[in-house]
Amino acid sequence: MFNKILIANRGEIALRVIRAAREMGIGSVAVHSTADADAMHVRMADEAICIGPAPGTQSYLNVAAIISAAEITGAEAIHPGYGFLSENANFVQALQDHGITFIGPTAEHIRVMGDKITAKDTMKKLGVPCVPGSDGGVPDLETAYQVGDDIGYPVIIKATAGGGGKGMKLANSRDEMENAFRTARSEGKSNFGNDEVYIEKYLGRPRHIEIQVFGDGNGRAVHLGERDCSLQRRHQKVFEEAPGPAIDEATRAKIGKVCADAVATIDYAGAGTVEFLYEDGEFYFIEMNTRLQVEHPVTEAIFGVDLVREQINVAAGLGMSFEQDDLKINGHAIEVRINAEKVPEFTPCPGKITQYHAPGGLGVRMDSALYDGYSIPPYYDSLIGKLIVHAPDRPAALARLKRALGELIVDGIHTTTPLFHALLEEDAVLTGDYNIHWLEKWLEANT
Ligand code: MV4
Repeated sequence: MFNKILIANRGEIALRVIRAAREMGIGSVAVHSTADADAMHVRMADEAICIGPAPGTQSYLNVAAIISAAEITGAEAIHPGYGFLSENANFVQALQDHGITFIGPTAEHIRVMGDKITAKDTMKKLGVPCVPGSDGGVPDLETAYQVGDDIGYPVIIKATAGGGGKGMKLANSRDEMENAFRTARSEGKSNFGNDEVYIEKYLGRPRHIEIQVFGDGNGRAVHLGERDCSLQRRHQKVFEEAPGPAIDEATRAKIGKVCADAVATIDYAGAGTVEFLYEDGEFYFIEMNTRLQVEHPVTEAIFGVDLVREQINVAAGLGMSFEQDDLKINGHAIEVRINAEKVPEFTPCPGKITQYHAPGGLGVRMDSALYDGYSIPPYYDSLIGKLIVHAPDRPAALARLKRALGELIVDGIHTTTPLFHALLEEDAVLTGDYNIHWLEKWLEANT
């Protein structure tokens, strides 16, 4: 096992990793920008090192500075958290060249899944159900028309390097193809330096269901069920739950096994998420994320596992602590993202926290790096906390969420908390009858 690991991240996820390390008897090194000198992850780690100025590009994305920090402190491994360098294959390669272990999958797996065309091609060959569409990339408009005529409209044109909805264009009919095709291409080029695109049948009202997988890097892998992340705005998730209200045990077992077998076949190491659209009882693979996700705690809650501990164990060559048959679901968990944003506009709202009080009690977990008097810097993501509740069933989890939200105090700034109070009054949320468009429609009708 490692003696010391470095956490190449900030905020609540840095604390999350430091906590796992400490319970395992592993020392922790925080890295921070000049803007984060007083941040909680710096205080909570065993050691801390400044790696650059406030902008992420000069600090948390500064590969040379992070490798230097690991070498200076003698950290043997690096956990990337989510965002920043967590899905950067070049970073993983650089660590390998310096003899530092990356706590996550190989550079090759990150590369394959980072390109959506190769990801889809790989998963399709491994037996994972995909959205009908083009066979790989679509090189020209003529081919795009052929695909459209073949699969039928509406279709969606996606940049292979895309993500977060960028470089994604809808064509409702043949007339709209030329414009959608050219726009998706140019957005791919300008946003990601890659103009390659592919085409899929457009699904009109799917849910976003993602399967948590975990591999030992040596031909064994398990699944830890699904999360339903359909409640989102502009590709930012706000509310996530496990198990998914629309998924029964047989459905979970079937798609879970398909995903676990697929990642086992490629010797995938560590935590991964296989993302699907789910409509009319069918799963359609869209992407795979090769990192620990923001919403991982809902899975941890219902399975009673520590995913970060497992990641560290696998990276150290000790394997996973569970097999598929050990993994049983207990109850229901919901996470809401507390962002420093003013609703309904969702404008970022950094500033000084004059008072902070975290909710507590049975089945309540608050993952946050906030403290009284903390000043939220304007340079980074607006996520300032995740409130996760766990209860025996979904109605009890909803009641617990409402109770816990009532205890949360974040004074001095605006947060997304009022949104959740309002959502908990909505029938669709209470019954779980929502899809990926529900929240945006609701916001339009109610604000
Ligand atoms: C789709 C789709 C409908 N049909 N693909 C959006 C981001 C990217 N990860 C995939 N996305 C979508 N792909 C087909 N064939 C609708 C979306 C989509 C979406 C997906 C998941 C969660 C929220 C979403 C919001 C709008 C559109």
